[in-house]
Amino acid sequence: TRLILATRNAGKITELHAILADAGLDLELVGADAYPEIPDVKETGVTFAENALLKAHALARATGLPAVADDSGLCVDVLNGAPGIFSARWAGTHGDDKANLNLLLAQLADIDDAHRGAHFACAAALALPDGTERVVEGRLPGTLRHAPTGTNGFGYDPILQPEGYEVTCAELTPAQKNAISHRGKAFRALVPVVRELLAR
Ligand code: ITT
Ligand code: NA
Repeated sequence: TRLILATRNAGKITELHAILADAGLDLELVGADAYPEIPDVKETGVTFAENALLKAHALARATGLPAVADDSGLCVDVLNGAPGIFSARWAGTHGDDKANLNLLLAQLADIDDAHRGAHFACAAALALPDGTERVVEGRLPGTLRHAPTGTNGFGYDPILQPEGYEVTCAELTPAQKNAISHRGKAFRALVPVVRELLAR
């Protein structure tokens, strides 16, 4: 069976291929980039879970195939959870990772190390063409650096230092990040659901 990864974010697609391949699913994984004619759905939800379901349903409906989607972001304690669902467009332009990261660092410039707690959050949704849906979530807690370090990963990885680590997510190997990440946790939790609904 084909399973559509309902995302056009290259960083996510790379991670999802690795996470789902490690789970040993007997499925053909296809990124949403294989369906350029299908327009992006508007992310009108107010939670990660709502947005992940919107994206999964849109692709499942348009392709007639099962789809999984990710909605994720960085939630900063001292900003009451912002940027949150607005993480991809925090500085104004959707997907401008560098501008988003730099704006956030500027906003936190006066915040000391004791108050720089944050977490990555990910909602992983599965939708079937018949409307069946499931959604699960995962988190990666940590603290925010004052300057970016490391070149792996994407988005806010260079400034998030996971709890218990002395390096940022961008200094972890892809396998190390997937083992502890919000996305790794969420999609590993979704795997038994995918098995139950698709690979039975
Ligand atoms: P799709 O909607 O096509 O999946 P997107 O990039 O628009 O792609 P989101 O709306 O879920 O996805 O935004 C996620 C943003 O949150 C992303 O742009 C990053 O800035 C940030 N983010 C999410 N997961 C991250 C991770 O593992 N490491 C670093 N930043 C992450
Ligand atoms: Na989003």
